[in-house]
Amino acid sequence: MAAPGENLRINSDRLWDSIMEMAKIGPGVAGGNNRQTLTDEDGEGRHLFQKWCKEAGLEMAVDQMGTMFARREGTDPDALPVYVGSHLDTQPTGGKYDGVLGVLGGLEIIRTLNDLNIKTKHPIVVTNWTNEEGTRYAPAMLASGVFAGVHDKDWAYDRVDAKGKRFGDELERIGWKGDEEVGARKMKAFFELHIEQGPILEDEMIDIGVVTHGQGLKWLQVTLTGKESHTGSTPMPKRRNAGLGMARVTELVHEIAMDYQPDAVGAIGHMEAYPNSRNIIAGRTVFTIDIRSPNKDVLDEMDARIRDGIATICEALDIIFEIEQVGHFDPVTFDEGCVKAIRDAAERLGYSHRNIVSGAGHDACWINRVAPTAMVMCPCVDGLSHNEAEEIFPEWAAAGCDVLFHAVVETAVIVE
Ligand code: HGY
Ligand code: MN
Ligand code: MN
Repeated sequence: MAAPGENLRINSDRLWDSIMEMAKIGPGVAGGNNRQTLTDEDGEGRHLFQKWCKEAGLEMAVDQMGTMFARREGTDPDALPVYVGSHLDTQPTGGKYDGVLGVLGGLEIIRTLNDLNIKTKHPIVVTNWTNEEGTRYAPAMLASGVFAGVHDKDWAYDRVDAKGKRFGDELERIGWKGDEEVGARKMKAFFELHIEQGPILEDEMIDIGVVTHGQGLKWLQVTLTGKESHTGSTPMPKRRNAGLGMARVTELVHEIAMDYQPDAVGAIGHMEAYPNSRNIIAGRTVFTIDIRSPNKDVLDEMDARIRDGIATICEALDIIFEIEQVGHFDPVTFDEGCVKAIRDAAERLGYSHRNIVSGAGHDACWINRVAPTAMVMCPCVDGLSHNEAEEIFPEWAAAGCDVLFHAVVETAVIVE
């Protein structure tokens, strides 16, 4: 049987149809998705994925964090499997492709191998990692982090959402708490296909992003406590305004990120003001600072400057602050061998390609600690993501999945 070469391509229509089918589950309000982790919608999406895996002859296993592993047997069942996947959970105003393309792209590889009756030496395992987004339960990439030994499983179970619901209880409630020990699996390699979620590939009209690195991230959850009082009758000098504190910290984060251009980024996406009444000075605000950089020293410097700045702002406003780091990973360098397999595949298939650093975090960033790992990226329209208007073209999805296919089967070794 032909080794990976010109004629091995996935079925683009089938991949696209599956993505559109999955998009019907947990619809958003503007054409995207709201399929947040461990909600009933997440459970429904998991069942659909499980059904498709069964139809493709895969054997499903679920670990204690709810991560799904769908295995296609190899001719050597003792050979370390090649893993391929991403996540099915979405942001509250997410798109149809973030994560989903990587999981269903992995499934499409299996479907194509079945169609062509191709066998590989190493088993291939399609993976859906629980809670990649980290929006309902911080931090992001929670299950892959437990798998990689970065987070403790019981600590993860105790994470609570805005309504005080525990991760472990919700996982049990939707019926996806498996009994397999987390992290016991050994991998030959892990590959993840993902949309870029930024503008570079589309702007440069390039088909494939060969992801060599992932930038580092820190999430600092800040609680500012001032004093609730009347917005009309409290003289300005007597106010202890936590809302003003949050506004000044928002500006501070932006200014500090701008000091480290062109690579650093910083923003505050999560903001809560209490009691959130029109005529009460906000006595408490809770918000999360998201800073990122490909350079660890820059990330640490930004972190330190922000903490100093918060102390100065709070002293001037007579409010108190607490800072909890609720997410963190250092910049990641992906495995050279896996990166080469992706670059060679793009070359062989005639797709334009370029090296790229991932701006977003991905499960691959954690799995890179325990197995040779790399990522493939495809463009997305206007570089837009974490927005219901997120869009790609079928051709972009197919090109990314073709490259993923070749990298995976080359690593899994076709035997007949
Ligand atoms: O935040 C991230 O980078 C990822 O989308 N969870
Ligand atoms: Mn993602
Ligand atoms: Mn995302």
